[in-house]
Amino acid sequence: MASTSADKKAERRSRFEAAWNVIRDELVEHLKGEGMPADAQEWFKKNLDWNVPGGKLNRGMSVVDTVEILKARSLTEEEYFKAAILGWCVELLQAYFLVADDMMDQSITRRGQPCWYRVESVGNIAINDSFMLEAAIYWLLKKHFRTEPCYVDLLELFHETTYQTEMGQLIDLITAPEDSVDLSKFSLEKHRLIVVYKTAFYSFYLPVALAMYLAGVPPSYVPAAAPHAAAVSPYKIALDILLPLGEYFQVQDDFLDYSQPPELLGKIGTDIIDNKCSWCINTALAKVTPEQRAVLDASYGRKDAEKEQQVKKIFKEVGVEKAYEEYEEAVVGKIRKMIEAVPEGTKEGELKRQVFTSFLEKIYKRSK
Ligand code: GPP
Ligand code: MG
Ligand code: MG
Ligand code: MG
Repeated sequence: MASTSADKKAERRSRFEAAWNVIRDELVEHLKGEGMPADAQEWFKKNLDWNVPGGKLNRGMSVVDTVEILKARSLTEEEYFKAAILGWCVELLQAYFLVADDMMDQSITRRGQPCWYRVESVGNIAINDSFMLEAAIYWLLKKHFRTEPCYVDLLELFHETTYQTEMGQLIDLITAPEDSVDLSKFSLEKHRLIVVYKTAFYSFYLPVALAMYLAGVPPSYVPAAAPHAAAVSPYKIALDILLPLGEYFQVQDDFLDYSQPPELLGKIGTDIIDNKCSWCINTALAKVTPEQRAVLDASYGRKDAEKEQQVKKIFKEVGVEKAYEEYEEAVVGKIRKMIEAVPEGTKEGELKRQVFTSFLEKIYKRSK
């Protein structure tokens, strides 16, 4: 029977998930080796399995995909596993962020299940659990990459990206105080800064840059196909495309938070109630009449389901949905142009356009 692209996708995912079982067991085994009691081992295992593998896995799997594209061939078992470890490290980083973010945002569900801190008997222990998810990254990197030439690059990249995301989270939170709503503090520029820092670096640049380090892409090279051309800086090229791509991704996240029913989204949107400087409120603010603005001032960021509905009604009236569709077409057109301008690599260790197009296709018009 011919295998369809849906089969291939499922196969890719299950191969990646199989690597998780090995990695999770290594992590739990390590706790055992440290003499941790059985209940601590079980707790850690539950923390890992509840928070790490249940999402779309786009970030993690894109490390593997990118290494394959850069090497232009299928990977050996050993190469695959190395790339998969880095992919799961990105998923661990994301899990660390989300466990903490759900506490800060007082969210209820994530990936169709209760947020970890809301699970029976977890509560504030989730803070320590989030730290352990982060620490697991560095334990895995040391175990599997300590003797690789790219080890320091990997470490620095994880550390820097974490710091950038924390800066983004900081401005996300202080722009959305719980007790004082002031919509005049919001702007699309502020929104851009928040989303680039809180999402784009870790979700888009990190997986690709990890794959580039692993595949041995050097900091700069003269393209083999154009030996008289100037040298290119592949990490800079990647950053310049992946930050706008990540910004687009978070605009989708904001739009879906407002528009998508929880059954389809897997989480209950909290942006309006949480007073978030989201793309939707900024877009609406640019379009409202004074009367509508007064409703937003009185209803946005209040812990009140009735007022949340008022805000959604205004979003609908001013055409946030149409603005989103227009934004999506415009930004995707712009990103495609940037990708076309990438000097196409012709040998191993050079950047390829497909690194970016495969990413873009994964998120274009997504609904969750
Ligand atoms: C998610 O944004 C934010 C992050 C993943 C960064 C968290 C950073 C920390 C340092 C904890 P969001 O709140 O819009 O996501 P969601 O809608 O999924 O809750
Ligand atoms: Mg948040
Ligand atoms: Mg959140
Ligand atoms: Mg969100």
